[in-house]
Amino acid sequence: MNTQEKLKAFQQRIDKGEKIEPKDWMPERYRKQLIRMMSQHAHSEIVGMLPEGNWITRAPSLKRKMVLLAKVQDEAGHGLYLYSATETLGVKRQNLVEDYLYGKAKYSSIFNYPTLSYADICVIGWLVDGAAIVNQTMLAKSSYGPYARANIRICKEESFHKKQGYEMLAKMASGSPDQQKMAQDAVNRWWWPTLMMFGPPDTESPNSAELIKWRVKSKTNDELRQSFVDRSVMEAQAIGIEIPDPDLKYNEETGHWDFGEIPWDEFWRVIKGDGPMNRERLKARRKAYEEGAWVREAAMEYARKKKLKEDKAS
Ligand code: BYC
Repeated sequence: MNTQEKLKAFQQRIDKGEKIEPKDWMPERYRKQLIRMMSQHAHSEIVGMLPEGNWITRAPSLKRKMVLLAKVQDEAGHGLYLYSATETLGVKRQNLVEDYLYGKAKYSSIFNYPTLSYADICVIGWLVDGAAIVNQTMLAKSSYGPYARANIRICKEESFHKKQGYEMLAKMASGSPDQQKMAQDAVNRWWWPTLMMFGPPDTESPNSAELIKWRVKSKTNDELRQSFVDRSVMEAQAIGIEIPDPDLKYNEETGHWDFGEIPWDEFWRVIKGDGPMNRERLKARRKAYEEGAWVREAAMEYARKKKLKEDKAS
């Protein structure tokens, strides 16, 4: 088959809903798009450990400490599944990691905001993990097999994360006036950045059309954002939390909640490296990577020696 025929056969497989597996033929551009998106997702999971990890020692009880520790550990696991899945596309994890630590690879904008009080931990669980579920439930049906399978497992864990965040927030929102204030203040600060997680509006999303054609994504950024807003409004109402948007209004015609203008200038600033915590996040990750070099070297050496021994024995 020439390239044109291969492209046609590839698109037909996608249109039929077949999964593309690592050894199958794929257009170079499909491979590149997946590496970009999947590695960005992996970096996000790893950087995402920092804002919550910051509160492990200060969680208000042993139970809350254990839950938060387990959640942060889950995020590390998600990063690892995703790096492994990305490696099936013929790239090395070390290069991917160094691309974001010392280069230009992106990670989710949301992790460049500070966690100022314990209520932020509740809100990250409810809103940030909630937004991630909306996005990743779609990605669990992605055309690339390893990415779809990684997301199925991630979504199961995220669903637990969201429930624990919502439960904690509900408790705080029905607590003392100070606790209620803390809960509302955290929602006020995280609401708009969470809406930005879904990416720029469809009219300014250069990658969406191609990703949708190849069924990596099956919904646009705006469609997912709307679906998230619709769910969150009901969840907020149920626990007496107010969404900080004076333009939020139910639209009888569309059956959706209309919402106000997202501060897109802030989004572009954050993804270009100028958010409230961009520098600190990268500094912390670089420090961990550099100080952990001996662990990676020791692990590689152990694996090398083990293989030598096995080869000798066989
Ligand atoms: N932040 O053409 P577009 C988690 C970039 S972590 C930063 O619409 P696309 C969790 C985009 O990369 C889960 N950059 O792109 C962890 C592109 O730039 P490049 C995080 C963003 O790919 C710990 C440009 O803007 N989830 O759950 O069609 C604790 C134009 O955008 C962002 C994922 O990573 C952003 N928010 O759509 C708790 C999901 N948005 O690369 C929770 C995987 C856009 O061309 N990724 N950009 O230079 C995706 O679903 C999609 O890549 C996006 C963007 C929706 C993010």
